[in-house]
Amino acid sequence: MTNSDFEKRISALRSAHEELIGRKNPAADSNGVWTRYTYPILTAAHTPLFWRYDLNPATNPFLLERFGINGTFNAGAIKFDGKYVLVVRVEGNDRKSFFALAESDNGIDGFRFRDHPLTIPPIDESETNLYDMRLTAHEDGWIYGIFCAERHDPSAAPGDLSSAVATAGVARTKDLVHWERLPDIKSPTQQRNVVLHPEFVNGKYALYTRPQEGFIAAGALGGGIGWALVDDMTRAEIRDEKIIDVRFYHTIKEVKNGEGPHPIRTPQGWLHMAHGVRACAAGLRYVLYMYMTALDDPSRLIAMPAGYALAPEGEERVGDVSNVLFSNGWIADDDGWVFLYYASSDTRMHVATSTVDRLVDYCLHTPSDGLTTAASVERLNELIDRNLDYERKNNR
Ligand code: M1P
Repeated sequence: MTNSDFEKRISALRSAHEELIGRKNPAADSNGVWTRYTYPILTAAHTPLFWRYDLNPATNPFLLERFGINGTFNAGAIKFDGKYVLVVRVEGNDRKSFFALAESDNGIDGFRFRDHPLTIPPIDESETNLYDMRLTAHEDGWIYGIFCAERHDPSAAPGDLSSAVATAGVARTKDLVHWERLPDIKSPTQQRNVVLHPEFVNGKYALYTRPQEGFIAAGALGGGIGWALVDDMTRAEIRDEKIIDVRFYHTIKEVKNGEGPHPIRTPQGWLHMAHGVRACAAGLRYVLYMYMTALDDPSRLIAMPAGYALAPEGEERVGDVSNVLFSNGWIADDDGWVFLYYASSDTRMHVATSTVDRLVDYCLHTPSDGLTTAASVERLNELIDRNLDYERKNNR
């Protein structure tokens, strides 16, 4: 490639990249609860060119990618210094995930990565992969990031290079740039999807947990979304864990479930987002569902609408791990708007918006899952009868 070809191509790459980042993201469809937006907010192509290419023609005469990025997904979220900030799980072509900050002024479009990924000091040499950070600005004054720290299973049979162990890693920061790594959370089981509640509960730190009997399986122990109180986040240990959101046969969370971001405080209770997993002929299907717990006891369930609030649609259905929606980040603004950051198919990030009032109404007034066909038909008939009665009385 001549120098002038190099310059032409790099300039074309730069313009396409700026166009992508600057693209407006109009609202698309709404299911009444959440409004989706037209474009993904972050894809591999949003990562800076200077991450992917060596920009010097002397050392990269063919202008080849030197560090491929495979996906940008499962982002934690926080409002910080007036910006909508995501701590994104970026996965390289080498399959390693790392965290990188991307921020936007309006939460809907214009997300741009900061120059460098986050440096999270490893706990030990066996730690191989970090991902899915949940951010909590805790009332103790720190911003905590809890994430999955994964390593090869030390007890795997020789030649088994797939078995892994998941623990909950912890780091904290005041500025989102400098992170202090704390010891992983001690637990009698493997853990993923661990989330720190933003307030002290009975003077203790409160964790949403997800005990799992193996790296993938999270059901045989009667599992679901758990709850544990710990004294100290600098040496957190899960001792007494109770399941607060149990799984049921033939539901969207039959195989497993996991807390999303930390819940949002509302006057009517804590508003939760979670993912539920079921098995089908196409493999596992991950959808997003919501529930509420009591203000005076965030571990007490007060509302559980049936089924999912968001399921994969259109291009969301396809990706590295198809048929997956996953969320570990949302931002509730002071004016009542809620920005949900969700990933599709372990590949890209999207935003959906709603309001606290709308979400509380959805949780409190959507019928719960009756767990059988007969119960579902009964709930539907009850709605139909009320509607027909209303229409008749209003001469419609
Ligand atoms: O591939 C779908 C998701 O699978 C895992 O979630 P869970 O532990 O609930 O099964 C995680 O690896 C998550 O990152 C991934 O998106």
